[in-house]
Amino acid sequence: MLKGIYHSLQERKRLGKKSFAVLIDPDKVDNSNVEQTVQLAISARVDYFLVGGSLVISSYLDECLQLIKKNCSIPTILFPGSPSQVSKYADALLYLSLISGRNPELLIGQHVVSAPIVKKSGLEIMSTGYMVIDGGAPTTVSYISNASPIPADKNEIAVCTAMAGEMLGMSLIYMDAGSGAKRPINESMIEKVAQVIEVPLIIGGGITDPEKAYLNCKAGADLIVVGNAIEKDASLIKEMAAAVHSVGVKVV
Ligand code: 1GP
Repeated sequence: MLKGIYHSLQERKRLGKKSFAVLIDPDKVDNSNVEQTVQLAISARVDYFLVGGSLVISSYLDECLQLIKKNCSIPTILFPGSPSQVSKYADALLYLSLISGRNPELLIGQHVVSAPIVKKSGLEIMSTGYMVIDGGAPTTVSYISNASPIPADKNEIAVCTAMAGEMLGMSLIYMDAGSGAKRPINESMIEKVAQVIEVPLIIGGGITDPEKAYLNCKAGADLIVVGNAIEKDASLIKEMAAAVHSVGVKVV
């Protein structure tokens, strides 16, 4: 088991290096997709795989993770939509608390129920303040979470939510417009949030072109997550990773 993924994220942030993660939803792939994605990810120098989805109906999670592990050394991070999506075959887990919503189940309830399993998993646990931002259409996450997203033009709400999450001790902030969002998160919101937090900032949801990924990083994103666009066109991995990695390296 790999340890220290959070440390690697912090270190990359300190050096001004931006990271790129490919999101794999086990419901939408099979062995041949995964193998192809892994090969493309290796040559594009993808930094992380996020694995998970809002539902994960299939039982493919463990096998999918094992296949990734077998073929590469890119760290795998679980991005679980529910406590059932814990697998010992991953390296780390985003321990998500939906701080943009007011659904107690997703703020703390499901964590209490799954705490013993999560603790026993041996995974590196990364507490994550998860903020859903309105992406212009209801997404699976907004429906399943039964919680309103933060309106896309309310930067101040996003700023205060992220600040609160960090002060509550969360190690990461993840702002997500939802999988397949019509409108990804705008750069002005990313910039404002990035200015007030020290912890790494993850951005995802509806990013379909490398230019957007680049602009998000310039605005302050530390880790860009792309799922849908890559499912449709796996060759995008190379351009997306290159765009993210091209954002300036800070002089220390
Ligand atoms: C969704 O942030 C992720 O939770 C990625 O979204 O699938 O739209 O890239 P996409």
